[in-house]
Amino acid sequence: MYDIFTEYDFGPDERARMDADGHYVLPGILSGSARADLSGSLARVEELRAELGDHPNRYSAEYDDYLASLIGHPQLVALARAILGDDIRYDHCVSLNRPGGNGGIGWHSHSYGEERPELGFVRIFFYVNGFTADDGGLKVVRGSHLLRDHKLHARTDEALSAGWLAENRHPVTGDELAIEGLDAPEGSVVVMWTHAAHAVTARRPESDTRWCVVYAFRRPGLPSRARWVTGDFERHPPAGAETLLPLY
Ligand SMILES: O=C(O)CCC(=O)C(=O)O
Ligand SMILES: [Fe+2]
Repeated sequence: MYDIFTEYDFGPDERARMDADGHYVLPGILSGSARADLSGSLARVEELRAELGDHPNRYSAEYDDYLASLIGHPQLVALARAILGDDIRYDHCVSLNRPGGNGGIGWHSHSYGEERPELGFVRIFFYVNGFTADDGGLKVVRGSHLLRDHKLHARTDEALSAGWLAENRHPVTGDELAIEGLDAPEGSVVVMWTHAAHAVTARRPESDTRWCVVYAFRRPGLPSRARWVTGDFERHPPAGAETLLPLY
């Protein structure tokens, strides 16, 4: 299998940044071959979705051999291990394609091991054709993951500001929490701790589809709500993913 990432840095400094902020952007690191194959696979998933509903979306790797082959790709596994340590499990592979006019998604975070912070959970987003802050763009709140609040919800920036942001402070620095819209050039990868507050702005009606897929990994130890893996897939793991598929 060819390289899916070009050269990038993710050492102790970048890791410390991610731990302080809750996310880290690796701009434009997807290789040309990976971008081309991902676009093809994600377009096929989109067609299947029109036919079959949400299942191909949530279990994307189970509908596409190329997406499945990346679960155990040495570069993806190395990135997940640089964040979580050696003992990791695959959790889900979900396509997040957003066609022109897509409404985005409101503020939320995700659960896993609220009482056991040593059990990390990371989402690794592949923004194949990138986004801009006002066009299918990921929004974040630096430090929000440290509060480990999986019940966080707000429909709009205004509602988040008036509610959760006003009620909380950055647990380490004591600073006010602030909404930030990210920009991601084509081929960017974003890594994010599961408890980070995030939302997505609407895709402009005149824009093309934002092609995106997320691979999530976690340290084993608890059941996982987001784990979308069928029994059949677990029994027949793709090459290289044999030890990553079991729940524990
Ligand atoms: O579509 C996106 O960029 C993010 C979607 C999201 O919130 C998630 O996969 O957890
Ligand atoms: Fe999310």
